[in-house]
Amino acid sequence: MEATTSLLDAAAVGDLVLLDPLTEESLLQTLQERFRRSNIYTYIGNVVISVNPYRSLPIYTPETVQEYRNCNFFAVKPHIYAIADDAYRSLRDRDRDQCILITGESGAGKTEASKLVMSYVAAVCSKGEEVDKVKEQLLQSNPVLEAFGNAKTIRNDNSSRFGKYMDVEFDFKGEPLGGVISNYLLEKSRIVRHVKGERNFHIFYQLLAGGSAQLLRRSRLPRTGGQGGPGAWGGPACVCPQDAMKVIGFSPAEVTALLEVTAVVLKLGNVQLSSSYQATPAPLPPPAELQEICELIGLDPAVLERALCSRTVKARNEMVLTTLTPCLSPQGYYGRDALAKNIYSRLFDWLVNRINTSIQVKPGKQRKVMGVLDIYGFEIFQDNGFEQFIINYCNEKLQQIFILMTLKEEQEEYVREGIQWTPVEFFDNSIICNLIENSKCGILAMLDEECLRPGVVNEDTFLTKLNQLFATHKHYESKETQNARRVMDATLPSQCFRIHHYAGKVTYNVTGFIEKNNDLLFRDLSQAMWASRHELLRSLFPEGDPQKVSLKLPPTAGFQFKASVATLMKNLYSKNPNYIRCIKPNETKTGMLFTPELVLAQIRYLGLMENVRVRRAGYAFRQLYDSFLQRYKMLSPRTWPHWTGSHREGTKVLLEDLAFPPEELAFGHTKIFIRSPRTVSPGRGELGGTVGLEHLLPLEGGSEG
Ligand code: AOV
Ligand code: MG
Repeated sequence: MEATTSLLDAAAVGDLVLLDPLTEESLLQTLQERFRRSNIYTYIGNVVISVNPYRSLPIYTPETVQEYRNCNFFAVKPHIYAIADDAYRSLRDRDRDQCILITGESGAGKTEASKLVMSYVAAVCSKGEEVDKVKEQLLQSNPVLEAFGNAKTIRNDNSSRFGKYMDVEFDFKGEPLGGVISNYLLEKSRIVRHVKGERNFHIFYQLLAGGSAQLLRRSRLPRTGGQGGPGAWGGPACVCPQDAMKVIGFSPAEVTALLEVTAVVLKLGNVQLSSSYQATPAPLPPPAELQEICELIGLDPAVLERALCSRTVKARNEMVLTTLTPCLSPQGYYGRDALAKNIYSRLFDWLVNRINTSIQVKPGKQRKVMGVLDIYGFEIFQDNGFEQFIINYCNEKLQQIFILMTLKEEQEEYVREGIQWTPVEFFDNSIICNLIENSKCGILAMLDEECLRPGVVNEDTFLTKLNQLFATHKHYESKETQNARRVMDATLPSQCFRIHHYAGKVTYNVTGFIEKNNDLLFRDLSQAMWASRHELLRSLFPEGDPQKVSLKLPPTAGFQFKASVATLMKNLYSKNPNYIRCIKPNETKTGMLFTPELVLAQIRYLGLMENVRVRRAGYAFRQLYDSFLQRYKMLSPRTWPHWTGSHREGTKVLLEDLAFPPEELAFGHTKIFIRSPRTVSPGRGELGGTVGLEHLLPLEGGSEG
């Protein structure tokens, strides 16, 4: 039999490490063929690749859960449940903290994958009244956070607009105790603006379609829904997540307060301000919408209107009120928009904290942890701004940790098994991470410097600085550096810089970088909010307390993000990683449609070839001696039907009889390692015919991780 498998056969191979020949094309065709057969999951060693089917498949039933429960990773079809099971058992039985890292571009299926992992773990860990309550609370945090943090975008009807990391904590028996959720930078600009064809956060539609009659009446909001209403757009149903909040432990008063503040944000968007506002003499009566808001939050409308239309500035030790004339900035109502964004993002933080209060584990309990990371995927749009820059930076860091940890893990396995390790070459993206995050001269540091500089600051000086600093940087480009390098590229406008990310080149427009990084709210506005009688709203603006006036500027958005990403990386690095790499098969959200060019681009930037190579650089195939012998003993008369010696000895005898060259093999403490089982040609087996290599390979499942 030939050593090269036809591609059709290869499609049956559940582990790409065993693919032969290994080319981009064979990898792509394997995924495509498997996808066609509804096998959306494929392994690279113990990494799961998941191709979004965009239709519901009957592979998540309770029966499937039972099938994967305590399964032998290698004996069952590749499935996300297999990796969830493996991680859970390793946590429970071997005391190793786990993390599940889910990556992929927008719409690739990360959030769905994270929910599948959570529901699997919930289904297999033990039952009981107390445990069930914890499980329900953990699971119900999803619809609540999705309501407030997800929105329909062009890429995804249910796109996460925030990053989420959730630590689920277990006791020594593997029973869930609770958890902690961390959230990363909500895309708050969506509150005031979004691209045509997209939507705002789900909660606004849910509130109008499903909020209680009383609440809508009090907030003077109309009920919508039905034809053409929010329910008709194909996204998640417009069910207001009140029930989920109740399960988590929110009191009715808390739910009401939360939705009231949401209503305030909604109504702020309708407030029309006079462009000729004058604080003195007595202004005209404030607009009706503003009065309604103030009724809801217990605030004098004149106070809010003044805060929205004017600003107190310090001049020669005196506080002077200046009117923002016009309070209509080129982008709209500056103060009003800033206030709406601030209320909403602070409300979101409050929400996460509130959920954490319910699910947190009492201190002192010993615990094991499984962390699940689901962030916004890498984004390349027509127009990319500060948000995309931050999102892509985060993805760049995840790629870095993926490479480091895959290598580290390989290395550790070799050491554990007592096998010689030879270093592997790989593309190291730390050069790009460094370009962005270097604390002295990275792009974020430069941005902070501009933000803190007194005097006139604008994006031009920021860009000029970058151009000087990175004139020769391989991963940085702008019109100016292009000119210097004599690159002619008409597609790069002058207000932009371009970064060559691991996942592709992205052109960022610097407009708005400074404002968004500064993220400042005029003190008049926070003081007005603090003056409201609405307990929750008031608590979101502690700096509005005139007693607590601080002269210190709060840290910038970029600085905070960088710090939280650093903490996250440290946390992940201390755990045993499990990877789910999601792939989006088409641009049109169509069921079972596979666009090869699109998938190929993702194969490239997810570094899948690299991943396979790392796995193959040493020994592509590895398996515990006992399961190896059990599976292949029929191939030698010396091991068939019974082998009475040690499993290791038996494996040795078996491979001798199959004439495997010794340099292809390594005998670890517990596992047999084979360098490249598909390219070596074993001699004739004692059983008569030629032993084909496929006999040595698991058709489904993978090599044991
Ligand atoms: P994302 O999390 O990766 O995007 P989602 O997990 O929200 O993507 O998936 C997008 C949509 O694809 C879902 O709403 C489902 O309709 C469908 N889908 C995903 N996985 C499956 C599956 N296993 N089976 C069936 N349908 C699926 V973003 O949050 O935008 O980066 O920021
Ligand atoms: Mg998502």
